[in-house]
Amino acid sequence: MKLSALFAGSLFMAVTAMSTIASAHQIVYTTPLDGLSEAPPNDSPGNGMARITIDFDLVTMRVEESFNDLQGNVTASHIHCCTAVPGAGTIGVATTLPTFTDFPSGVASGTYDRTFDMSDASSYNPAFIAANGGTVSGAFNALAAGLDGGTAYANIHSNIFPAGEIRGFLAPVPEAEAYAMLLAGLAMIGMVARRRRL
Ligand SMILES: [Cu+2]
Repeated sequence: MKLSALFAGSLFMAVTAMSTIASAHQIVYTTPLDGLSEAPPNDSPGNGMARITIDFDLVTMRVEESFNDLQGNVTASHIHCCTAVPGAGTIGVATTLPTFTDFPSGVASGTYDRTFDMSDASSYNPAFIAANGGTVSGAFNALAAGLDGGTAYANIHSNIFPAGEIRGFLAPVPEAEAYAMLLAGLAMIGMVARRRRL
């Protein structure tokens, strides 16, 4: 393949990806998970990551979590919302009870990736819907506001720490960072193109 064609194709893909991000109306929220962030804090060696992607057009929530080295074995994981103060305190569960559907259970390490239909009442704790106008749209808006405001946290419970072994308050990933990641990808494509020329 000619380099010019390869580059034009790569550029087209990158530009398409950028316009997709700009128009898709998705917001990504992330947090590290650890025992120090629990309330009360604990000395678990466990650690993890949570990444939540809300698509406001599709009304979906993609939940990606990974966790390692828990002292106990997982009993449940969900998102709690919305605490009175950003980044602090405890509050009830907003999402599916007793745990995210098919979340790894009885293990100390694992990964999870599932997309929930947030227009479906079964994606919420019924009490969270009741506390937010009694409607799914009220619950969705409250959860989105909590994620934006830093009052929603991902929590992984275990048999050793029933109240939560590792957690973290979710924070939006700035759109500028998402663009920077795409640009870094574009630069990498350029490097591959240069290498192929040799
Ligand atoms: Cu919980």
